[in-house]
Amino acid sequence: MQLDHDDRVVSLKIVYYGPALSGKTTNLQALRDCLPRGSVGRLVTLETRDRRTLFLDLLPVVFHTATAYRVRIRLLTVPGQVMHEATRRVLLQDVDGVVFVADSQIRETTTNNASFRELREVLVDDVPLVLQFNKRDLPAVRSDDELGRLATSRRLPVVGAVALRGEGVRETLARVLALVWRRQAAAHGLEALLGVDEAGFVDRVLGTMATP
Ligand SMILES: Nc1nc2c(ncn2[C@@H]2O[C@H](COP(=O)(O)OP(=O)(O)OP(=O)(O)O)[C@@H](O)[C@H]2O)c(=O)[nH]1
Ligand SMILES: [Mg+2]
Repeated sequence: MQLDHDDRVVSLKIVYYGPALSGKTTNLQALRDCLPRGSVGRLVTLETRDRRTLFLDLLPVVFHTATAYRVRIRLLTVPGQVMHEATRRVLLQDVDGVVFVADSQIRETTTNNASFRELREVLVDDVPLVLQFNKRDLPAVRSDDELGRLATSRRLPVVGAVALRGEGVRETLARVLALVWRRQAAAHGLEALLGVDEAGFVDRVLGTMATP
C-alpha cells in the first residue's frame, strides 16, 4: 500500500496469479464490464498474437471517498506461461493481495500445483491470498467437496468461478479486498482517512452501494 498525503491518494496493488490459460485475463475483462463505470479505467493488455499475456494486463480502478482522499487500485495479471517466471516475480513486488486463479479441470491439477508452489516461494507469508477455481462450467472438474476440503486444509478462502460468464469474479475481488483492508486498515488509519469501514470500502469498489 502506498499513502501519498500530498496528492491524497491511497494506492493498492492486487495481482491475479496462476498457470497459463487458467483465466486471469478473463477475470479482468469481466471486471471491466461489471465494475462501476465511473471508477473503472481502460483495460490495458500486452499480449502476443495468439492472445497470451506477454507482460501483464492492468485494470485501474479509482474512486473518491467522502473525505478528500482518492483510492487507486491496480488490478494486474501475470503472464502464466512457464517461461515468464522472471516477469511474475517482478510483478509481485509490493503486492497488497493476490488472487490465485486455478483451472478446475482435474487434468490441470499438477499444473496448478506447480504454479501455486512458485507463488509461495516468492510471496511474503502474510499477504492476503484468495483461491479462485475457475472454469466450473467445464466437464471433469474437481468437485465442490474437494474445493471445500482445500479451503479447510490450506486455510484460505476458495471461490468457484466461470470467469467467461462473469460468475464468481466479483465475489473473488470482494474477498481479497476485505482481507487487504483487515491487514492494513488499522496500521494506516484507513477508516478515518477514507471515511469508510471494511464493508463500505468493498462496496465502493464493487459498486453495490450508492455513493455517499
Ligand atoms: N470454459 C471456460 N473457459 C474459460 C473460462 N475463463 C476463461 N476461459 C478461456 O480460457 C482461455 C484462457 O483464458 P485467459 O484469461 O486468456 O487465460 P490467462 O490465465 O490470462 O492465460 P495467460 O495469459 O497465458 O497466463 C480463453 O480461451 C478463455 O476464453 C471459464 O470460466 N470457462
Ligand atoms: Mg493472460
